[in-house]
Amino acid sequence: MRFLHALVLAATAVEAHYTFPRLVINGKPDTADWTTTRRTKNADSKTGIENPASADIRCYQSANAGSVATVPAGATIHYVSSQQVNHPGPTQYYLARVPAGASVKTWDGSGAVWFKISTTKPQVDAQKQMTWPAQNEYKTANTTIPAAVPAGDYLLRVEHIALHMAMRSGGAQFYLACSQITITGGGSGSPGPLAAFPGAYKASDPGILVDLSKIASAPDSYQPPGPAVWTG
Ligand SMILES: [Cu+2]
Repeated sequence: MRFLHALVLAATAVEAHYTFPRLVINGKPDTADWTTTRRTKNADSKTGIENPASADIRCYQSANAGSVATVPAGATIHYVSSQQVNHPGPTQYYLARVPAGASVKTWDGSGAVWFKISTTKPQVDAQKQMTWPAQNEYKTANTTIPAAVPAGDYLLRVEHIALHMAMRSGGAQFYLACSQITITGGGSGSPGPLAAFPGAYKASDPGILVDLSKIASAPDSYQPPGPAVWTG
């Protein structure tokens, strides 16, 4: 009996966790995992991060990537997920411009350099059933690279925050990855506000320590953590 229970728990853990190893640009995915996206420490375990103040909250990386993706400003992007993104919670995307003199293949993304380009909110149906964009899909929610973002080299950070256990402190799980990209085209916007990882999130933020059953009656009241979205 105990053995069976352990098996069930193990199976649940495996199906419940995920990584984002391939970037998809205008419908075209990377040809292999971890080519333009930096391999994450959970590539095998699929385990999420539970401490939003840890150093891993930035890119969770175990290695830089070998290649750089070309992304036209205005492109629609998402990530392939290694497993179904079955947990409820928002998907957020951030960009950080690589400083002059640094290389997108090695820069670590430190400092107040990250701006948010999108987030998602839940929907609730007549039965009070809550769903989030791309929940239960084998991909993350789509986003658009703002047309006004200046051309250049950037780190692109994708994040899915699993909130199924977020009613206790340290219960939210962060699944994320960073890709090395060159944005082409682009505009003359001044992206901001800028935030640092770690630093942008606290365990007590209302979008991280949150009882989703209370959000179900007012889905717009969900407050995603981090800076405001820069819309371009
Ligand atoms: Cu899980």
